[in-house]
Amino acid sequence: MKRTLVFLAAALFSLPAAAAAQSAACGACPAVINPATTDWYVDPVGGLDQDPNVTPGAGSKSMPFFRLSWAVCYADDNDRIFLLPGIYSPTLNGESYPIQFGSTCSMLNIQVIGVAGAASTILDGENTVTSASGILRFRLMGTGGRLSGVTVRDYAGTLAAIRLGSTTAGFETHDVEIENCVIENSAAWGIGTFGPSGALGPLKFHDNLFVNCATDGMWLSSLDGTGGGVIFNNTVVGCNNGIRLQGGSWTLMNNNLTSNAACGVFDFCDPTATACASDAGTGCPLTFALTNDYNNAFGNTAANIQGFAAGPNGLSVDPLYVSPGTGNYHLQATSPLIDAGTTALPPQNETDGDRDPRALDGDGNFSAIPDIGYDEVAKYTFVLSSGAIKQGSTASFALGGPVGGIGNLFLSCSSGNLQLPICGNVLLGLIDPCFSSFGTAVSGGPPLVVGPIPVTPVLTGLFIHTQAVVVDVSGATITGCQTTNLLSNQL
Ligand SMILES: [Ca+2]
Ligand SMILES: [Ca+2]
Ligand SMILES: [Ca+2]
Repeated sequence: MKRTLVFLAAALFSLPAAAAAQSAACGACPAVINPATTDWYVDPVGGLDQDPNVTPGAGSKSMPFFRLSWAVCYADDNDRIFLLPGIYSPTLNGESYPIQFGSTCSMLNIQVIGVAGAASTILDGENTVTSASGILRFRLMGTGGRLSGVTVRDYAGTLAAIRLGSTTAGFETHDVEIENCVIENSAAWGIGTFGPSGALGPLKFHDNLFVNCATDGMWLSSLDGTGGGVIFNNTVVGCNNGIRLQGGSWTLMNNNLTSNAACGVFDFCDPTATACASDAGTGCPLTFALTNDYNNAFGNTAANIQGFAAGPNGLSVDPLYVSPGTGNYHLQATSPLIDAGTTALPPQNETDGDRDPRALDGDGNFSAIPDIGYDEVAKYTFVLSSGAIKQGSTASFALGGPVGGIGNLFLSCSSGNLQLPICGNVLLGLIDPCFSSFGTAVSGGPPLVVGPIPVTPVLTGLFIHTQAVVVDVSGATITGCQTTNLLSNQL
């Protein structure tokens, strides 16, 4: 399992006059692939594209690049590219789409991570990117890739905003994970998989929100039947179809498919599925295997599910979104999707689309069960109310939620994924903390205050993560425990 770096800074960003983009093209692939993990940073507001072979330190946290497409010139196997908040677009920072991972140079296991999450890290095609390779594409030498915490929007072409694979040999890709992303306003598909992609390691799409894709949110195909993947906890709303399945081996769990113009989810090789796709059944049958349960399909015009039956725990209910008219597809506290998913999450499903931990007890019965869809509802909220999570700073944190709980605050300098009994998912690296602290407060009461956080070489260059664990008490008896969302620092 890949380690997940989780950052939930509620970063508001602005776009002052952009630093000048460099116009030089990428050089040749490195003569020798460095299997070590190199971390690259990109800041589309204040970064500068320089050649790290000429300017030592270029692309580091203190000297970030300006464009993702520049970082891709230097990344190789096992590297991580951290994207700071902002809009990455052709007109604003000179971004050049499509960006392909593993097209001409080896980028096995490349990770691209929006450090502040999808709400403030925008890869914008500006409705001018029409390439058949989409806005982003993973290819064979990008096998093992991971994309986390970005919005990919406004693709104007006829394929997919995020394209994986091809029926042309050498273009397929495997073992790619896409998580915590928003894919919206695509003129065609949101994510499209093609050829035998996934045959050498399943594709993993989870905790993503798809909105307004003119064809399907996800086109999951494996035309030779050898590919496939695990598709968990996605929400697809307002597309033509939610999910199109076309051969291969797929597991669909905890997905939420609503208000799509044709079908929620369908088997393209069902020849009667013409209300979902007019050419359904052509080029079929294909080898196809499906595990399907705990999905919600509701309010899709032609059919909620076409070509197979919902599992015994499948639902067709109104999710009760917070404000769908304004694009807020989080769940109200009374949503029937809360605590309605399968508990059998794959190990990579650590957080929801907001990077709230999965699973949380959303209905207050002390049983932490995943919600259906991309949002996990938190009973307690955890926000930075003053200060900063940085060395030498004092920070105050506010706990929101039912009055009566006792909050314990934890800090550490690495991310982990630890299941505490009763409490649920703690995302801190508690097993190898470089620094930790502890405090108590009553929820609804005074803020939790930590600091000053020591200035120590141990902390320099590392992220500090904070998360609260809230214990419910009745008299002198602990009756329950909840983890909150995670906050991070030091960028
Ligand atoms: Ca490397
Ligand atoms: Ca839950
Ligand atoms: Ca959430």
